[in-house]
Amino acid sequence: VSDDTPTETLRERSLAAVAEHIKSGKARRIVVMTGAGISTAAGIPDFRSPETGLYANLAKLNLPRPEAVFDLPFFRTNPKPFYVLAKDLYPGNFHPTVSHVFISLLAKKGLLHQLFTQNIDCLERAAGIPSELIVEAHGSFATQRCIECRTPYPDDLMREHVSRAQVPRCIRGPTECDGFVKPDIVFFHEALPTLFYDRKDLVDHADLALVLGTSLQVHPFAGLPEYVREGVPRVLFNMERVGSLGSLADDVLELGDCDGGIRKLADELGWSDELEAEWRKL
Ligand code: CNA
Repeated sequence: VSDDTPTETLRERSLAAVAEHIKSGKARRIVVMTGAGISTAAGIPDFRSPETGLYANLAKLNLPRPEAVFDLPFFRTNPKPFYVLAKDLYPGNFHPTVSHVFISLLAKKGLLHQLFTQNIDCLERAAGIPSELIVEAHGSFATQRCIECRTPYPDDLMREHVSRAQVPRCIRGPTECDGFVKPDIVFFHEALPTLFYDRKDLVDHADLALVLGTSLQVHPFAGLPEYVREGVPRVLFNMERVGSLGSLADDVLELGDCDGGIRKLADELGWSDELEAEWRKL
């Protein structure tokens, strides 16, 4: 969506103007915020898209409500539905998308200040984004532990259980603990990793913010775009308009699939060949 009224910072509200802003060297601290929509092209369903989203497809699991699958009290009584889902979502089965690779390019060019992701699929790491630049705000499948005594659980055993949709139990054994094991992904009502709170002030240092593939429904993550300073462009790549994006003079809305929008931006930047080459390499 292009709007040719000049903004405080951009020549106009368009990807071409965003690309000029980057090429001029005025955007050296780019903060990126992502959600499930950047991984749908990899074959991982999001939560909330009607018909294709996970919540629309959970009926077969007989849950009291779709969100129960990520609810700790429910998991304690019935962890099986979560493991049925985990089998489909587990890292290793999917490849990063063009959007992931673009963020990795930003990092390579020294322009990525910080990536905040709500995703638990580890595709950011798979795309080669350095781990110190990633905040996995809702945790990830990378590690796991017993929900009762917090004893870590080995990766190889976890992989075996998940591949069979079986529920792993605490390695301390049935007489010692026997609690259910859960990946370190943040369930509803659980605290976010401290890293999220330690790093969220970095949003305030951004000279450009890119928001991709998120419905901005889950707090506190959904509040991050509000920390972007006035006069700093915020660009949304999403199927639909979300949060307050679009309400400020410097907001640019690129509505549609995010890989398409990202390819347009890469083209304006003259990075298309590099982007496609990096993507094909993975
Ligand atoms: P969500 O609420 O499902 O919203 C996804 C958003 O992306 C919606 O606004 C869609 O319109 C949009 N969208 C879907 N596909 C595309 C696409 N190809 N291009 C552009 N936009 C698209 O997901 P959120 O991330 O906002 O919600 C937060 C939850 C979802 C987090 O706690 C995640 O852990 C959780 N989640 C993660 C994954 C994953 O790791 N890949 C998958 C499903 C859910």
